[in-house]
Amino acid sequence: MHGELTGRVKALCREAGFPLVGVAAAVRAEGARAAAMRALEAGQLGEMGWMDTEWLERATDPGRFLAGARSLVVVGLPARAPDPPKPGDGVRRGVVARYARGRDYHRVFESRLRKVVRQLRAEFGAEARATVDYGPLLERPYAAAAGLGWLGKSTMLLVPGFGPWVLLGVIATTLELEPDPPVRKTCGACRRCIVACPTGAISADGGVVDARRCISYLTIELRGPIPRELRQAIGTRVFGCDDCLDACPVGAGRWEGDAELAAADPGRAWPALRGFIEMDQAAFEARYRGTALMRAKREGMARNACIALGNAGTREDAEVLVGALDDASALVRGHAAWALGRLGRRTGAAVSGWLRKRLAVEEEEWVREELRLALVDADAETGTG
Ligand code: B12
Ligand code: SF4
Ligand code: SF4
Repeated sequence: MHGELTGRVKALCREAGFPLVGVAAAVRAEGARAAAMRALEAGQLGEMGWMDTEWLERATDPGRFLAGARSLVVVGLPARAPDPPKPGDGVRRGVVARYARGRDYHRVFESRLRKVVRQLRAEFGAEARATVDYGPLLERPYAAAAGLGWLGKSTMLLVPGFGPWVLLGVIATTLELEPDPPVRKTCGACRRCIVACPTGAISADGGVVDARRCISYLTIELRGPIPRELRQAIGTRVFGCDDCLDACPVGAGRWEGDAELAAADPGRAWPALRGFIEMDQAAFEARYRGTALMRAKREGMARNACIALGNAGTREDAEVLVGALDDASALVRGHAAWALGRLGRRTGAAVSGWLRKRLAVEEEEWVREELRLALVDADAETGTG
């Protein structure tokens, strides 16, 4: 009987647009709770203040997510659409993580999850509640418990055949469904993700990511300045990072992504860097409404674009960075200063005069410090005083 019911619920999920479905019992995830608390205590969750003790308690206790929950239906969407061609127009471009190139995946999940929740209520008179990402439910440990895959050293859930390229959502329900057996696989001796991580964010033996070093956190979640010592390693990544996913041999040969998550417009995968600096918040919203980039806001994206231009720009890019020295946002001004210092050092572009001019009027102490350090950086190469 449970088997039939479970089969029907899974079929509803597939019909709603989730090709990957698994079921776990709605019980407390003690091991995950303890691991997450350790990460919190060690400061490894950075400034994601919403993930406090209370949130982590709730996120590992499905009964607090839905009263009377008996089962968790975990759904997955493949998110590795092939790259659109990179425009060869000489415009300096950044790179956006694959999951964020099309429609915001939260919206894609939400409409499909709502449909399943409605059907569970109508067809079985059951209670159901769904979530994607913002939780309070830790999705990866429950996805592993639901037999969708195993937890890799990168902390990603690795789905057989797909690897880490799967996004997750969860439906808690009062229905008693048949749990799936866990996937009994491990990473074995592989360490590719640990080696590939540009900032050393993954622990030496894997299994823990220090968000404070993770480029995904730095470019999306962090609101303030990006630590100076990590800026160079960010390269041209302006929103998220896929390096530990790209390095993973599991599912590596498979390029499959939900059509709604794929970017039709190459500019969404490889956005022009100066665009983020030149746009104001209104123009940013007009262009990026409905995409995941809204989370970082124009200010965060302009900060990230400055770093990318500092790392990969040419002399011609000095002009837009000089403009950014006068940005209304101190965050942008400070990163523009850093980028000009680095550009000067890398390319020999004459930037010191602009940095001094700004220093003469800048009032924010943090930006003044960035300007002073940028002058040292720029002068180190050009040899001018
Ligand atoms: C906060 C968060 C982040 C943070 C922190 C990530 C991290 N590794 O800790 C930042 C901003 C850095 C981030 C980055 C990314 N994220 Co994120 N993120 C989340 C979020 C909202 C919460 C995760 C969390 O609490 N992390 C804290 C750690 C402590 O918990 P955890 O990793 O979830 O679980 C660990 C513990 O529970 C432990 N554990 C479990 N059981 C047990 C048992 C025992 C005994 C022990 C010891 C441990 C243990 O192992 C787990 C894995 O290490 C989830 C959505 C959700 N609601 O769950 C998405 C989520 C994890 N992110 C996701 C994605 C796609 C990404 C990125 C790939 C995005 C990108 N391209 O830039 C990167 C990947 C970075 C990485 N290697 O993890 C997907 C992952 C899908 C998958 N297949 O795994 C999720 C599930 C979102 C979604 N709905 O699809 N993310
Ligand atoms: S997303 Fe990038 S920075 Fe973060 S752990 Fe993976 S490789 Fe490292
Ligand atoms: S790269 Fe290797 S170690 Fe890392 S998650 Fe994939 S299989 Fe595991």
